[in-house]
Amino acid sequence: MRGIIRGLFVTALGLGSVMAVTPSSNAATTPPGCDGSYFLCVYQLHDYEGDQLFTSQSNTNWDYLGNPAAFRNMNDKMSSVANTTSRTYAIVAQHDDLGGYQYCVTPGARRPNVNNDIENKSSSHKFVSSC
Ligand SMILES: [Ca+2]
Ligand SMILES: [Ca+2]
Repeated sequence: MRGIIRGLFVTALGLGSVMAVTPSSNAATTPPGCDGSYFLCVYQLHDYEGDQLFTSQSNTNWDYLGNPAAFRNMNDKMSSVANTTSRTYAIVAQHDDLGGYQYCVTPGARRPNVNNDIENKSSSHKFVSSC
């Protein structure tokens, strides 16, 4: 009898955790303003919050003075990112000219929390056929 009760309890916990995960993963698939008009949507904060940068062209030096303010403002600040394409990869790099750590954003990827190696360090990006 005790064994049966334990089994039911574990099953109930398992179902509960699956149901709890579903709403947050749905929310993460719709970054604000990221409607597919641009290949890459970059955000200053986790969960697609804060300043935004939308782009479909590679840029090898985000804080270059000739760039639009959205690029300069995002230098060393990216914390979440989404790729809206179905085939195009994006490399986001720690330094100018894709230098330092390279972070690969695959087609269709939603990354509400980028890893520590690239968070608040991104300074350039390039669209490529694979990475
Ligand atoms: Ca940030
Ligand atoms: Ca940097």
